[in-house]
Amino acid sequence: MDLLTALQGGFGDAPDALRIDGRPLSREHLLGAAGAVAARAAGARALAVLARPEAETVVAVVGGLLAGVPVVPVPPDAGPVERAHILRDSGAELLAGADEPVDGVEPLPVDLTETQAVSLPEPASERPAFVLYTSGTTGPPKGAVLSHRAVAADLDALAAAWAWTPEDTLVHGLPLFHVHGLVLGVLGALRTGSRLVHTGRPTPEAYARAGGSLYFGVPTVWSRVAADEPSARALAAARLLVSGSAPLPVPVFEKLAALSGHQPIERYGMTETLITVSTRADGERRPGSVGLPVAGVATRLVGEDGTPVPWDGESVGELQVSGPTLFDGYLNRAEADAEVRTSDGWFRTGDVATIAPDGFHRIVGRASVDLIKSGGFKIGAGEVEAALRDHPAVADAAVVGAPDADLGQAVVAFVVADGAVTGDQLTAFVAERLSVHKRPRRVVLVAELPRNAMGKVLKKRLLEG
Ligand code: MCA
Ligand code: AMP
Repeated sequence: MDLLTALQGGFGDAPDALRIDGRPLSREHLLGAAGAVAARAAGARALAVLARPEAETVVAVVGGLLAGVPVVPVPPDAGPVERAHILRDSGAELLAGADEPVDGVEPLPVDLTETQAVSLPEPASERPAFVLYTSGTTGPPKGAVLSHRAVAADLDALAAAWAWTPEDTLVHGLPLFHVHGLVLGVLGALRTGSRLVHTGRPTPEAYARAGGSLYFGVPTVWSRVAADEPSARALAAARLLVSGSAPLPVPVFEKLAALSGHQPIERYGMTETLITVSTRADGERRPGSVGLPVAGVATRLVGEDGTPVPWDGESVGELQVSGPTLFDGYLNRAEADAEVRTSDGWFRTGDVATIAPDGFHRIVGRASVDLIKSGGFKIGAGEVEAALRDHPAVADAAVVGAPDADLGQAVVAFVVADGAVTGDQLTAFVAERLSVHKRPRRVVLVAELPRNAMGKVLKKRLLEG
């Protein structure tokens, strides 16, 4: 397939070209097992995949791509409300990884012992490869439609920036339902021809044991590695450590560099744009900076009044991006789509940044307090607030991202409750509805929420208090 060039042969193979949570898989075996999935999925409107960190997930995803059917990864821990939304909104007709129908969607069994050679027509490059669900400030997650072409353009740009080749062994243990772990972390290996070790969970010990050359992690992972000296030192044998999905704190950058001998690469992106800015394997790695736009991507900084912001390394503006890696839009959400695009076709990231005279980008924060990044997961405050308000005892709720040394931000809920409900009960209530990482880490029961004259909750005041 055009997207997954390493599956076309010519890159060599090995019985463990891929190792997912301890299970070895050759590329030939992957292609055969994915062929069996593709034969069943061909013609479906969309293929949802319960994206557990295991080989079956990779087989199902590749099967969907081979068949030219949009793949919709579903977080395996998604509660019934979130899962039903993703299945319904995406129009998925099949669910790989399920044993029985879920919300009326038929299960598609994935069996690694079953292989089939299929000759399906090559999906056109503008066809959707994925519909990836991502949180907004309010409402349920929106499905971002990403084409084969956008994914290929991004992976090629990253391969160039990071000198990523078939000689590499990529190691990570990130979830397989987001851009970071799935698009970069699996398809990247299947396009560049590098080997892949998925560690199941991204623990420092597993990273140290894996003996790879190229490592991916979110800042929480790197912070845990840096705090585990023997594991950090073991990474000295690697070639490149890459951080992304949230800001990498400068002390973590420095500690990692001191212990492993590698200054980490930091890169920036979004589900909607894929990875657009990065430092380079052959360039400066400046702590606190995400570097330069990758090949084909252009960026600009825009002030609140819509005028360009100077590249002086200090003036802040909204970061806007354009280029071949952008998504095609939000599924079934024309209005949301219009909000994130400018009249001249640029994408509004909602991130606030500076650009230095030499072009280096620094992400300063998000324009909205209602988008929380916890452990690299994006969480919309509104979605968690709505889940809390579904509880009969809850009269009102406000959710914020409080600074947290391990997670970057931690989800904290301020709740006005009528009855005798405890914080733990409310946390469990949210976990039953949404993915587990959306659970509040802390619930603070309050008599009322601070509001301004317009009735809007003063979240900054909640954070200060
Ligand atoms: C978690 N636990 C809790 C709560 N939250 N218990 C009670 N109340 C809570 N609120 C439990 C967990 O279930 C777990 O239990 C234990 O506490 C430890 O949880 P945690 O601290 O969350 O650690 P973790 O489970 O190890 O998670 C940290 C993590 C994870 C591994 C860094 O956050 C992660 O995988 N992040 C990656 C996110 C990611 O890939 N984002 C990419 C988005 P137990 O041990 O029993 O299970 S794509 C993107 O952003 C763009 C495109 C980009 O730029 O990449
Ligand atoms: P997601 O919707 O999960 O794709 O998250 C995208 C968001 O993650 C961006 O809009 C940024 O706020 C944040 N992000 C990703 N990479 C970085 C980074 N290197 N530094 C700071 N923020 C980042």
